[in-house]
Amino acid sequence: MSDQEPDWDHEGELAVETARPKLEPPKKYRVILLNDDYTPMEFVVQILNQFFGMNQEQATKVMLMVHTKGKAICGEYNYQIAETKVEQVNDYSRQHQHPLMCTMEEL
Ligand code: TYC
Repeated sequence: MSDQEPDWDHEGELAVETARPKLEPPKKYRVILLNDDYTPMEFVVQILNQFFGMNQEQATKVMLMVHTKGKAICGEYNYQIAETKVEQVNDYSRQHQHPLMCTMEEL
């Protein structure tokens, strides 16, 4: 601290602190795929490729994870995007007469 700068002189700093708005970080959601006994493996791989942008290798890994563990995470998104993915996957699966279930949960 110098002679020209006494420690009680925090004018600018204080002004900035009081003006800072309280912004909560946006909540994130996991989109999850659930296992079932009927949906073909190739269809699940196609879903992961088409709706979650995974390549063949990634998609196959995630599909096998769901198949063996019961569920797996497909991705993390904000609420609106997660909700849209869930809707798109479930609609597409029903259109193709498969019982595949996609859900979401808050992180
Ligand atoms: N268990 C399915 C089968 O044996 C394959 C499958 C994988 C189904 C992942 C759903 O989310 C799923 N054909």
